[in-house]
Amino acid sequence: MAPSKKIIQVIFLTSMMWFSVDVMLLITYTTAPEANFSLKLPQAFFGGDKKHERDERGGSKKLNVQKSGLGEDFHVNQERDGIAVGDSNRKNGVVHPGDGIERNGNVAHFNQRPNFEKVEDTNKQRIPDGDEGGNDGGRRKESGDKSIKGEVQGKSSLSESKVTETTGEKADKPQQEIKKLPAFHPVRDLDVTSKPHDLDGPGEKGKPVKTDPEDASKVAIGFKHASFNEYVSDLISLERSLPERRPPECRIKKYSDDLPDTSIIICFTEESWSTLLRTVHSVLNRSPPDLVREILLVDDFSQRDYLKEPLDEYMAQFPKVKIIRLEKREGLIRARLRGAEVAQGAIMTFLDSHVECHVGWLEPLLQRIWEDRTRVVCPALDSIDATTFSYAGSADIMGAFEWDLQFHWVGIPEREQKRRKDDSYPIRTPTIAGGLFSIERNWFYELGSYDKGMDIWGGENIEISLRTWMCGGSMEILPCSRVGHIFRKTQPYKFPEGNMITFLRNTQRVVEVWLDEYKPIFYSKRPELRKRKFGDVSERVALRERLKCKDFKWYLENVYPEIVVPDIDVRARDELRNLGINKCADFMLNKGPQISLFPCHGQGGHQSFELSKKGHVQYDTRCATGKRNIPKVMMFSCKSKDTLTFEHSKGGEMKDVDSQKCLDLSLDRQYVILADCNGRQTQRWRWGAYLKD
Ligand code: LR7
Ligand code: MN
Repeated sequence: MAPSKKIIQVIFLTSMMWFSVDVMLLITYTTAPEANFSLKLPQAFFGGDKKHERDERGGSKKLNVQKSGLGEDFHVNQERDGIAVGDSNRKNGVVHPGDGIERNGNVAHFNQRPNFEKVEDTNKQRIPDGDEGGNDGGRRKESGDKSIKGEVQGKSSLSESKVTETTGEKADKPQQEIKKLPAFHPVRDLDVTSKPHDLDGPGEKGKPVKTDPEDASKVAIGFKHASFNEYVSDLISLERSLPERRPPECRIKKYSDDLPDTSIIICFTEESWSTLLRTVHSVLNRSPPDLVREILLVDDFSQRDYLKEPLDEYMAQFPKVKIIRLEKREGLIRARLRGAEVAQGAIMTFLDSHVECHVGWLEPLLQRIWEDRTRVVCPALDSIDATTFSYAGSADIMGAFEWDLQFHWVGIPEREQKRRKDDSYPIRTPTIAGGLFSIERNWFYELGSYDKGMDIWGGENIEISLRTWMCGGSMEILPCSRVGHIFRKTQPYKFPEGNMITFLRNTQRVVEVWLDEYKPIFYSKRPELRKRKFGDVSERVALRERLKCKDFKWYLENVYPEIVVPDIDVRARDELRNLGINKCADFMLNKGPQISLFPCHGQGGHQSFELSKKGHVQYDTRCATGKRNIPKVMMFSCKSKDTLTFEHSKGGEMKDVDSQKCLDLSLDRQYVILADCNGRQTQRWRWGAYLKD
């Protein structure tokens, strides 16, 4: 971009902060046709900087256009002090009552259209073709067209509609078409509330709520009930304001006028009243109503009274909200399947029951699926603190796992950072956290929905991740779509069989169906599971065959190359028992890298090692290493040049090929060391299992 153009652009962007997005886009695109997406916009771009505050757009505008079914006015909140806002009809920066504002059921909303006339031509010019457009106007792949189109029939489609004008000439003359609306618009930042935001109220703008010491007992009761600070949650408005957390570049992205609609599916069991309602309000207030077909609340057999009639009565005011009651406790996996059965939207969007959707959260999700129906997309998860309910933006991260197959977050690897042109770009993620994602409804079923054999909680997130990638789809986290989630350490509901057993059983089903020759790595972590029943997985195995899915090796190499794969070619495994003192080698990372000796417990875990065919003693991705001047044997990366290579025969010595020393015990018999070989009993070792070649 020529320097002069860049300067013009920056001047406009900073001085016209919050001026109509349409106008801004026009300026951006006409002055810089090849807009530089990596341009870092000032921090204040989303309204954080007081200097740029626009006085004509105060905290909240009361709209005198229409009464809600509840007999009260609704309000479109406008930005101030860096909160995310319902920034809707941007015509010269003010909301125009009557300009497409309508009520759909009882949900107040705008039938909102950006000021198309101004951006029409530049739009066309700007839209790139590829699928890596990151919502900056990516075109839809033809492959995606069919299925979604089938789903949205009967829905008005802006791009097909034409603005016509009666000419006043003969009545039989066809109306003259004067303009065709362009097919893309900037994100619709709605935040329609029943009352104006009280910006000084508790928790507003996502600020933390502090409690007085005298409320300690109420706080404790709330925590017991909800595993988060329910007392504080109850103090906060159900329609509270949230801080702006999207990367600035999200502003210049465009969304199709033809986006398919979505059913929102929220399963819950024993959820707190205020968090459940806040979840629903945040969806209703901050989603373009034409894109939300329905909100399905699936009650997984909650026993709390307030979740029965009182919930029915409350939700009766929202025609889009339907409550499905399960007749027995099913767990979140089968509960979601029940929601999916009745869902009518072209896309399904699953949410946990204690979230808050950020302004503008929905269109980015739908857009990416509209462009390519095989994408499974997640909002970036912001964090709602379980104690103070403060809303904090999260860093850019992606989903991963280690060999215990538990989901966890990791930083974005360099290969992925390089691929992304700026912070707003989708993050391709090996796994999803599981609770919050959108998927095209037909694609969900084509891919095999969920494994019905999984109970209550856990494992389904890794399962759908492996399945999606291996069977032809992809997964992304979209930083322009954000939803806050209350992260808590325990669950308030019961696991009929205990949480560990349930989680492990579900996970074992994943391992058995998807892990191929890598299964032993999982079982070496959990030898006790080798004999445990996990139910019948034949249907899932058949599904994998039917879909002709790629193998797990492909997934590891192409989707998650960061995971360190231990050598799967092993000759002995499980415990490593010292025959001199009849204790087992034991490695606990948090106690240091050395190998200690403890009574053998046969439970695997810290006492589960492997002897690879190469002669390495492995634990996960660590190997026994030794240094000449330190007798203690330590577990370090298998890539270390000090990795030891052992010769061993059953029940005999473990001799390092290089130094010709043998595994032995320290004088105090606490640690494993390398010592000169002497044939004594403490140099004799036996592995739990020796495998045939
Ligand atoms: O038996 C149950 N029936 C239910 O309906 C158990 C749970 N549920 C509901 C529950 O009320 C909640 O709405 O299911 C939802 C998830 O349960 P949580 O909130 O107790 O679980 P979580 O947030 O700790 O769990 C994460 O991992 C789960 C694995 O099974 C699910 O995939 C959750 O949806 C998932 N949550 C998220 O991805 C949000 C981000 C958390 C992270 C990381
Ligand atoms: Mn949750």
